[in-house]
Amino acid sequence: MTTDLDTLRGELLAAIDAATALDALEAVRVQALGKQGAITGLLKTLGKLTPEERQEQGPRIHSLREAVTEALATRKAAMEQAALDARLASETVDMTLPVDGVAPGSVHPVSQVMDELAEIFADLGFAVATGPEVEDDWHNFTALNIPETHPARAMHDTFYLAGEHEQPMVLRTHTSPVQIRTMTSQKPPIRIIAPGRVYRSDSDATHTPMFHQIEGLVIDKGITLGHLKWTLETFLKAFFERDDIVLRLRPSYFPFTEPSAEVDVGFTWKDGKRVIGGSGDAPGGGWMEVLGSGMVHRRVIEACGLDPNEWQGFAFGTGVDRLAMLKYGMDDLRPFFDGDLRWLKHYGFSALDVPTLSGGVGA
Ligand code: 2NM
Repeated sequence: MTTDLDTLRGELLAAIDAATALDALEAVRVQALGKQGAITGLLKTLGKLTPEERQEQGPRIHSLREAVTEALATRKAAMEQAALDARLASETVDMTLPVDGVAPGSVHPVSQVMDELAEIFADLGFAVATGPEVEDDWHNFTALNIPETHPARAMHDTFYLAGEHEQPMVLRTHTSPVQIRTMTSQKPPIRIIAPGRVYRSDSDATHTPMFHQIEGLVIDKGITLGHLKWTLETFLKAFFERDDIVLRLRPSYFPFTEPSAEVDVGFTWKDGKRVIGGSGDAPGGGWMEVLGSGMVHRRVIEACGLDPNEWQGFAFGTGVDRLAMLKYGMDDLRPFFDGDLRWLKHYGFSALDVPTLSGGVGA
């Protein structure tokens, strides 16, 4: 029996070693460990042995089974690795080639619009600034002239972070803290846009708890509302690709600007859709709110360590998702964040498209 087992072990291990393909290896496994296999047969004989014999033969047979099982696994892993190595050696991907058009990914409309905005404002001399999405209370509220008790803090439906901190921590409710961080770390003149994700506890057809904003800030000497209006008009003409953009500045209120103005843009109707352009007061026309803006409040400038008698500026903000909807004709915000490839196939942009300003409603 002892020599039988040793012989069997030698034969099986040799067969495993000799197998050059997965099906040959599987044949050895069946031969040894399958229902009719040699080792399976030996295990079945254990029940018929005397207790003394079983005590001697049991461990031997089990050790044989273990050795064969392990050898099979090792050989299989080696074969699979060799197959993978061969595939990796034969398949090469040239990342510099254009996509083949069979299954190209596409650029999300939010990314596309962000790129368009960065491009437009770069032409006007604005740099792109970014900052943390988890913000402290001071940068998100206090420095922006929004005191503890101000209804804006509740109005914004802020997500507060749990835990003990030196000051409350929030998911930023706007990108304005980026402007604060820029003003406290850079010397004027400042010309920046701050695009990015913002968070408010709000959810329906037109509100998602995370959305995208872009805000702009100019700080210099002698900045006026005239500079603000020209900048926004130039931006909207470039974005909507029309020269007949008409703006209407409506007095409004924000804690961080004084005076403040809501910016409406004129539109008309075409094929049941709003088309940006022309005066909203024209027959059949209307006004649509697209931006909030104002002259930066002197208390905000002071909070950032600047002298408001020396430095003035304007700021503005708008929703990137909403701008994308307006320009590319989507009527529901929620699919933006569903990750549905059919929606992306319909509304996505080619990764090879440079963000030229073609293809919008005005084209
Ligand atoms: C808006 C509307 C009006 C704004 C103000 C500032 C800062 F930091 F300079 F005070 N940043 N952004 C601002 C002003 C944002 O969004 C609707």
